[in-house]
Amino acid sequence: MNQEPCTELDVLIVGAGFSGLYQLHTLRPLGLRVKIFEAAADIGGVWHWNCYPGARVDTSSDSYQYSMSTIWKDWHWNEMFPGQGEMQKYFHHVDDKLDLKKDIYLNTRVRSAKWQECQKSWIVTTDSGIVVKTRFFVLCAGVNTEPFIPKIEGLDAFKGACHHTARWPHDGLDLTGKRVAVIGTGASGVQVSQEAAACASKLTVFQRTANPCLPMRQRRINTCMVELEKHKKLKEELYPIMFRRMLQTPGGLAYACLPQTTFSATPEERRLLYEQLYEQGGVALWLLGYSDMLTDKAANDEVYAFWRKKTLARIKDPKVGEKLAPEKPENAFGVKRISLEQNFYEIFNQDNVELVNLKDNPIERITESGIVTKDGTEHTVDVLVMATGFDSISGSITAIDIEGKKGVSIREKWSQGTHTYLGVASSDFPNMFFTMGPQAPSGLCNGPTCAEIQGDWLTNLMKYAQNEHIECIEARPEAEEGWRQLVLGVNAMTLFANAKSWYNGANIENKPFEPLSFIGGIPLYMQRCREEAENGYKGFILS
Ligand code: NA7
Repeated sequence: MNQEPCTELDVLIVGAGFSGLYQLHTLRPLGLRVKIFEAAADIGGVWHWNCYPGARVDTSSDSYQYSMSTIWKDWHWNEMFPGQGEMQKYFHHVDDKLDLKKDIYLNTRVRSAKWQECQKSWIVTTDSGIVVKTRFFVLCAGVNTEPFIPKIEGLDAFKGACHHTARWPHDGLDLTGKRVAVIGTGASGVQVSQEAAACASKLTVFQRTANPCLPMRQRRINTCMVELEKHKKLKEELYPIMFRRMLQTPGGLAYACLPQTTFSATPEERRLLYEQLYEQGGVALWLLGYSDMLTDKAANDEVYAFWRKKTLARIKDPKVGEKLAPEKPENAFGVKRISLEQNFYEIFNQDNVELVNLKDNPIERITESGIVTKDGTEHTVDVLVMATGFDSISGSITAIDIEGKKGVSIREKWSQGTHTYLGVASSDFPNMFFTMGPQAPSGLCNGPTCAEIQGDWLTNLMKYAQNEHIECIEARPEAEEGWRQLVLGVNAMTLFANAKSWYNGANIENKPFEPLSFIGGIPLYMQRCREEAENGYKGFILS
């Protein structure tokens, strides 16, 4: 970790997750003074913070990594869907290869940033007392970084252990024999519930909205030496092809949906395909099926009906089944992030596990010893797990007091609707950039792919600025208005438009309901970014 005093920089990067580390690595050859400020005690971003029991990647490990051969050629994944511990080891391997930590200030949370027009620089303050002047301010602060804890009466009075999943104690918290409550059934709630069900004396899962989960079909990857050697050889041949392919698919993954539409197939063909995708596991049923699944409600209903039948067959009590896989779901299938599960539905067949459906029986208050629901029941618990999600995508930026040109904060600017150009910059905030932020492919793209695409693009922009002696880069208001219209327009053509999901900011009170990601897909996003560069960055005021 860097301990050198630091007062003046060319580029300050916020965050040492996938995007921040990549940004640092690609900017280094430009000879600029670049540092990362990271709030956590280690690198890895979400893979540092999310250390709750069962925390696991739900994208297959071959895609969920950097495409640089210096990194992957001597890295071996043990599992198809690695747990948090393996992800941490991966980030340490990345650091060993790229020697990044010497330019990273850990335990350094950025609190504020103020644009200084006369100096064409940002003054950035941190909670560790460092104040730095920097020409460029690059936020790589993450998609799901800012924990959201709902205001529930009495929450502060609870005397047991209470933790948000992304603020789980790093020295661990043993759930064995404990009475555990989990509020929330997104990816984190599902994962922690599976672990708790196996060891807690009682687990109560509080579900507000049923959120379809697909079987992960976890598997270990070639553990014996002979297999490892074979795997290594295959990797060297296939990885370069796979990483190229990932730039050609909408979600930045190595696969995409079929060209056919749902009703061009016969019912038998549809059934066969759905069965194959379900057996394949992971996100297959969500992303590899017919092309109209996320745009046509009738097509979407077909997949949901298939998934529901499969899921109901796994749950013994039909009443519980109806809550977990309702006949009339609140959202279309897959417009809210699909979670992957290993035995999530079976845990509700266990005697020690109870589901409380908050739509029928909401939480009234929290007491010293548990949760009281509307029906008057007090669910006594020792450990309360808040798996309640995040102020996603824009939240990690608006959490910082960032004041731009006219004394207006980014929080105020975006409070009535997010405005960015290409999801990398916002007018009135010169020399400030962000990756994996709002209106980029962020929420609907494989993280490392998005980090690399945006990271390369920003590095090229800075190289251009260096060569052309440009001091100041600011998005043009008309360019960002055009981009906003594209983001809204593409979203409106899909079933995502009405999704009650963090994708649309729907989980945070008073957050505008709008698409927070560009969902036009990676190829179109890359094309627009490429055109912008080829046209001499006309969407920006360069001075
Ligand atoms: P998510 O997916 O946003 O899930 C949050 C969960 O918390 C979800 O089930 C919410 O129900 C629930 N929630 C939120 N507020 C409340 C209140 N007030 N009462 C009850 N339940 C509530 O977050 P995760 O951490 O699971 O996953 C985030 C991403 O990380 C995930 O998408 C992957 O990309 C990895 P709701 O559905 O809103 O009714």
